[in-house]
Amino acid sequence: MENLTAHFEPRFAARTKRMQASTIREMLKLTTQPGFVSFAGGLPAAELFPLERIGQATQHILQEHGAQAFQYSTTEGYLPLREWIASRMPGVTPDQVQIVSGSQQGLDLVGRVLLDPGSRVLVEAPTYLGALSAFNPYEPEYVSVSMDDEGLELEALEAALKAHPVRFMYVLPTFQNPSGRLMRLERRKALVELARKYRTPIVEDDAYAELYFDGRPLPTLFALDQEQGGGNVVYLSTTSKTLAPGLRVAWVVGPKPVIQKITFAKQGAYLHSPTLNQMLVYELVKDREWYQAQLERIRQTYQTRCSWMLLALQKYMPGEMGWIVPEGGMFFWLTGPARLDSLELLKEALEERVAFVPGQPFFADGSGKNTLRLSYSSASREQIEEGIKRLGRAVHRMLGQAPIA
Ligand code: N5F
Repeated sequence: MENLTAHFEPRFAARTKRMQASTIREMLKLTTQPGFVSFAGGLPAAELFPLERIGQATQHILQEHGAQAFQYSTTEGYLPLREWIASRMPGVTPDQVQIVSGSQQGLDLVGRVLLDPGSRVLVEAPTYLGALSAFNPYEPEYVSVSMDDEGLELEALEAALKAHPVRFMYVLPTFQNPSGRLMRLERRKALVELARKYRTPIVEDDAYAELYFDGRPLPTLFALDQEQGGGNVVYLSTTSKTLAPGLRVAWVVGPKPVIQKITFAKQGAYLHSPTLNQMLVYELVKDREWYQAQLERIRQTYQTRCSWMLLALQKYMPGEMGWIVPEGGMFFWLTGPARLDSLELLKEALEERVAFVPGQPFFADGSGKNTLRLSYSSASREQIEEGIKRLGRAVHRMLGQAPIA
């Protein structure tokens, strides 16, 4: 019998050329090997998943809702959950909230309704590589804007906005993935104003909003835009970093016409997010006291792990390596001298049985060869000490220096 597999090759849509395996997902495969230390995936600490609570809540949902929890449900999402999300954002009504199966799906839907081939998307350099993967099938062109320690550089941003119209700018102001940076309040305000001045919508990805170590959270770009009259920010957030990523419950909040288009796009592609999971999330977050305690546990755990990693970096990294000390989130972002090639370093590191994500895929303009991302969220103290020691050895070898014993 003839096998026809090969005849798919010439039939693949042109857009598939821009679809590649995720560097993070590829690295995740390694994490399962024994003895390996991985700082690659931004995996939340599994021991903080509220399993017992999930068990109780599931029982309760089965009693209260029965088969309804397993029935098809609305595309927009479970209304009590949308009401809870709306109540936490200034001037938002539930019809401005679309539940999605992970903010990754939210990014896909944003791309689906806002991008044509050749549309320009302004991104930070670096930016979340998963967003590039989500937008790529819609064939946009990227305009990368440099960052300093406080976020997007405003002069460069204004120059870019003046030079070309862009469909939207994609921004991660809070504990950015990958750089961990926190955009300061003044910068946030200026950014929102510039966006309004140049009539350029902002897509704000706020996956790490709750993961601050000290101090109060800063207002979101969405909230600041609302103060100016609103309507210019599409906002995404998720339960992946606060409850459990396997639930795949997240949301997109924005102007009604955008949410409506996203709903239509979601209807065609995914129908709706899992009914039970949405009910489950609502059941968990509606207990305010418990939810605050859960967030506190996560913040404390990550702050501790972050401080262990900082100590280990100070101990084992050569002076030529620099990093941003995170004030929240899950990542350290390291920058080496120009001669450091983090893809080459990865090969050395894998020999040492330690993994990280090379920085270059986070740059839409292909720069950042000398950068790398380390996640501390799911590593133990021993793993952090041992893993950074191994990585330090690899870096010393790459830079041609003797490692610290
Ligand atoms: O809401 P969800 O779980 O779909 O999260 C996607 C997402 C959206 N936006 C930002 C800024 C994110 O950091 C993420 C999740 N990123 C992780 C990472 O390591 O960069 C997850 C990767 C895990 C994986 O690919 O399995």
